[in-house]
Amino acid sequence: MSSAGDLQEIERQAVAAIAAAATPDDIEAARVAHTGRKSPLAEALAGIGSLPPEQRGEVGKAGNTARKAIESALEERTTAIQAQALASRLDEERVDITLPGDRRDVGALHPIMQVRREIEDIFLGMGYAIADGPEVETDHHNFTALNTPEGHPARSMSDTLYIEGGHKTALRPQTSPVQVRAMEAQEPPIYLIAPGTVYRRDDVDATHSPMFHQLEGLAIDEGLGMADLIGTLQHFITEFFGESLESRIQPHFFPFTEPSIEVHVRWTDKRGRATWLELLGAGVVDPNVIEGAGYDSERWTGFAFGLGLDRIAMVRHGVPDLRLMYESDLRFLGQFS
Ligand code: FA5
Repeated sequence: MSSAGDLQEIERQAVAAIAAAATPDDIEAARVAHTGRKSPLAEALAGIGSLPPEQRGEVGKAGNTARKAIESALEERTTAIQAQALASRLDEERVDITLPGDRRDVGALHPIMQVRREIEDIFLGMGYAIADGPEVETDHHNFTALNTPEGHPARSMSDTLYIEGGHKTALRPQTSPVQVRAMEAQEPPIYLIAPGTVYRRDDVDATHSPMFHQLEGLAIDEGLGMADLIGTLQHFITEFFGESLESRIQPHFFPFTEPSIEVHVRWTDKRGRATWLELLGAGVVDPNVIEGAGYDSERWTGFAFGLGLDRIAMVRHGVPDLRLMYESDLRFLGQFS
């Protein structure tokens, strides 16, 4: 038979054992040993019913107190052990955020595409829109509508890459056909640029590639002329290259502009010689082209230009040989990322 004193002793021993538990397993063992069905506490509580009635109240109260004390000791110790376990796990799994991570290579735009985007921004800033056209073009858009007569050397198979061997459909040798498409599709005034890829049967050397990039410009409005063209090109050159790049304008011939010019800039060639590099062709749009588009050439005049984007990228970065741009050598391209 248990007395109130026995129950206090059971409580004391159980609380001491629980306090000594150091791991989750220890605490589980203590819970079974001190509150389980065969624990001294359970046995003592089970015996209360057989006590003389006058003792039951006192022993029952002591039993309740012991049970509560043991349960709260278990709860407290369990919380403490869990907190300790969490703290030591956090400590073990600590991540050193000061260690450098694994570097991943990030892609970047090709230097020619970077230059194209930058030039687009300059012309967008002057109010130009961006137009696009097909790379496989009709004879009409490539040549006829651009005032290029039958028999002109540009139309020959030695200059232009034809699609079916005939003299009709060809890979466009210049972005100028986009001028024609734009004029066919809309009424003036027009201010547009058309960047894109072009193809020619050019031999490969340090400044020529059979596939390269141009950026066409076309402005049609009332009263536009050569002074507007030169002002626009000069603004572009100083915006893009800065004040210091020396440039010169030379007369030239294109079938679709009259008069026509070329712009050259100062450049150091592959052998280290200071020379001139042709960057673009341009001119005042020929009245035949304007009339061909169905506009009144007495009212509407304008200018057009075609920049060589590959050469502009070469000059911008001091690259002496265009072929480097197309070799896909990451040691070269990585310098522009
Ligand atoms: C033209 O293609 C004319 N369509 C330009 C034009 C447009 C004139 C509008 C008047 C009005 P050209 O053949 O000169 O012109 O080429 C223009 C530019 O493209 C050249 O100045 C040069 O920078 C570049 N270019 C020409 N051929 C190559 C090539 N094979 N590889 C790299 N760049 C080239």
